[in-house]
Amino acid sequence: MASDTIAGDMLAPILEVDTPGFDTRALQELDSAHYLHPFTDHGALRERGARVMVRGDGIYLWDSEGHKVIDGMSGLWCVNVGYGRASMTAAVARQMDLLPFYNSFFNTTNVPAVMLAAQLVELAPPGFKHVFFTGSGSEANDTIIRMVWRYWQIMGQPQRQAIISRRNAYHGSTVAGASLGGMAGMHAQGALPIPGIHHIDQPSFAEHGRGMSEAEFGLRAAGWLEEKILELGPEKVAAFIGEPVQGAGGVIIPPPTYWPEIQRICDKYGVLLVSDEVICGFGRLGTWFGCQLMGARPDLIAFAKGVTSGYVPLGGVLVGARVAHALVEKGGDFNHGFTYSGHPVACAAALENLRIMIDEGLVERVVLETGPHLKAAFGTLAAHPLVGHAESMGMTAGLNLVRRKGASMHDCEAFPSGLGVGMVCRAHMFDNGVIMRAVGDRMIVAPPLVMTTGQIDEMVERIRYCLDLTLKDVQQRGWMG
Ligand code: PXG
Repeated sequence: MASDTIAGDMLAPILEVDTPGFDTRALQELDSAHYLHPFTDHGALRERGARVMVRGDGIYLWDSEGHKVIDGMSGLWCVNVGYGRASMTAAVARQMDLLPFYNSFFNTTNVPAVMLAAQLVELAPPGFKHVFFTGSGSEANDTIIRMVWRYWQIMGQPQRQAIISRRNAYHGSTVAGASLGGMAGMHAQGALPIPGIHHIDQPSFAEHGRGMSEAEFGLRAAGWLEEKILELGPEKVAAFIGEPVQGAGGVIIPPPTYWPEIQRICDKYGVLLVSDEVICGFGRLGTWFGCQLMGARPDLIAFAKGVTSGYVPLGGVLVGARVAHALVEKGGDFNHGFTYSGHPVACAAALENLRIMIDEGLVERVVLETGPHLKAAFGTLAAHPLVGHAESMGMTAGLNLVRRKGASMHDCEAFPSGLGVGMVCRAHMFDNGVIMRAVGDRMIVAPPLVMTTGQIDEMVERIRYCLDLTLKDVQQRGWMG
């Protein structure tokens, strides 16, 4: 049912406009003249002008014109503790006063990096006793490729170089990250993936599961890994990498049978298992790391984003016993590292962020309160005439915009590709006080973990209202067929 019962005045408060005193036009002109944005068509951006974000508090953001919006995407899957945390500011300022920077090369270390490494090991699954710090998730995955290759070299099997990933995975934007990722649009822009990276299809039940139960499909999709290992020759395969739930690919939640079967296959062929937890780590799914929920025991874990709630850039790799033993006990020098590995200010921010998460029980709240509430509330959107199916896990959720609903998710009629219904929907969302991310015609959220159940309801009602606007809009455009 379309929700034409929603009263306009119920939505009014969020569109409050104050006068923060920014010259939006001037900022947009400077932006368009000088600032190259990530993943952006700059011609199109120049036409519209960028939205200038100026302030955040809790789950809300304000732009330079005073519009207040619910940040349904936690910045970019990272602001888990919400905006405006004074204790984060204090922790960072304290560390800046004391020691803003020192490197960790040449037999030196610093206090926040040591303390954070110890804290992360405590939160990590059993068997993880070591951490390597980077500045981002992409650098974490670059580091993982180098560690995996070095591991097999130390183990006397240097021919094990193939790394298997998945179509529609996102592992970053550096040459290695984009190669590991399975984004066709990234590969198409030049000489990617680099040699040695191979892709199997994603475990999307909606895309591939017709005629199967979810459980059967999970086993089938994991079987693609075994087929690829056998095709390449098991003695040449170094590692498999996957996100527990694919984030940027559109919140693709694999069936429960998938990850345990992936684990079995990796064990069978001695292949290292890598869990990219840049999005799923730090409570997003209701566990400190997503692999703990999925029933996988990875050898390496990539993290970033939620480790500092995005307040300061930081990423890293948790190194499990198998690889750590080779690197630490046998490997000698590992010729790899960044100026900002173990940056004291970033590590101080992470320590405070983790303190907040622990003290406020944010991960437990996802399991007991916010995750179930989001599932129930977001699930009601499946009844909307424009929504084919909607699913969620922990504090992330996605829905598919479809032209015609069907008896099951496999019987829905999608919009013709290229119409850009998702982008139309995203614009209505932003203009009406909620940020959702469009991945093609799939709309996704990953709100701050501090979002209350009342705020979840507020977000979902706003989404429903914007789905109504989108429906009217696509009808007027004649896109409903
Ligand atoms: N791995 C995963 C699983 C990610 O989601 C990265 C690695 C790379 O992290 P850095 O810090 O290098 O960006 C990511 C990043 C989107 C979007 O549109 C998602 C990410 C980045 C940019 C956009 O959903 N995830």
